[in-house]
Amino acid sequence: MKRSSKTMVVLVLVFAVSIVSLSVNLASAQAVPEWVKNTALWYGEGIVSEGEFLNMIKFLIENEVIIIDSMKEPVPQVVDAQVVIPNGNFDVTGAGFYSPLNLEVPVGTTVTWVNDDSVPHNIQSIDKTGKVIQLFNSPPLNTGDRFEYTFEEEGVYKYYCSFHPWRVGLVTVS
Ligand SMILES: [Cu+2]
Repeated sequence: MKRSSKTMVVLVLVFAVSIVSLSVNLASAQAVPEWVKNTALWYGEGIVSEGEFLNMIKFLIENEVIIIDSMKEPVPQVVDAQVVIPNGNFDVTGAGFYSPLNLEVPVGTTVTWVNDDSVPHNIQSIDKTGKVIQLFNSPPLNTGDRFEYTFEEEGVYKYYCSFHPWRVGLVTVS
């Protein structure tokens, strides 16, 4: 009876660990030392103490055989989803391209355009042939004004400024 209840404790513990966390590092799992296997076995048989058993679990975590996901470095979420209309953007002979010229973002990103130029601009979505389409279309943006649009589907989206149609930019959503 004592033996089977300890076996249950082991199962419950393993189960709890798997809910809370994690992944097992398979490469390391193949190198699980014999003493670890023996400790688990002997704990189930009541030969070693709970303290020794827990120290063994601690060893597995410290040596990254068991990896607790919450301990990993967080994955950086959304990036810079801003396009600057730079000073001098109006000048057809200048290099004042949208920055970035092709903004790459994940699906669901809200992109903000900011007018840092000295004159008004707008943002008009256009199709492949350069014709304005009603997808994202801003009013005239004065210096410092912003315009936002949230991209919910994958694709390559083109836009331009109807006042300065030589300025074409891209948003690539994937
Ligand atoms: Cu413009």
